[in-house]
Amino acid sequence: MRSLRIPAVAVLAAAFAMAGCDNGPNTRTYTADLSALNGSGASGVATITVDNESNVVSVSLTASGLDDTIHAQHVHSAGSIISSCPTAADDANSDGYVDVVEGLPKYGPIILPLDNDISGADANVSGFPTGTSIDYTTSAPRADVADAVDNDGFLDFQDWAIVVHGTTEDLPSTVATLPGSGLSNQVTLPVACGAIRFQ
Ligand SMILES: [Cu+2]
Repeated sequence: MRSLRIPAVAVLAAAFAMAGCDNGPNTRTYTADLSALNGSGASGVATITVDNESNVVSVSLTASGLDDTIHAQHVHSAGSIISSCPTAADDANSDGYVDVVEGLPKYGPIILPLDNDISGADANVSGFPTGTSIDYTTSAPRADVADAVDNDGFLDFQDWAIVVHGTTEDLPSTVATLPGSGLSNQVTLPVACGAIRFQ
């Protein structure tokens, strides 16, 4: 029996050691500098903090230079590749706009809507900011956000991207919207984007 107990203790010790490694600093801070897309003139900054002591995730996003309309905003993840912001070179149909679909290869699908409830991945359209500037703050329990992004409980925003959408500009019909969303291409057009970096 002794030969069985020793490995069990060793496994337990290893488990504690791994837990220690995962803790890291008490607070991890990520930022994204938001730059204009599609000539919007918008700019801003987002900060995400993951407090591993209080187990709270907080997000702030300020932006200005936007059109006076609703601004859906999300964390996007391109999965195994590093999310980045599209450029004019991603205007696949050369209509002068990088629409929400043309940007997908760079920033990836929506992983977390930055609405009034980031404890879930469902978008509350009425919870998105509106107007020419954004002054957004929210927070939620760390475990809920980790569940929402479906990342096996591990929460690391590094290498994801934040995209802000929404214009009042008249757009040609060649500008695509999100298929099946029922939203206009004005609502979904990307107008600001920033890659998320760990500080
Ligand atoms: Cu988005």
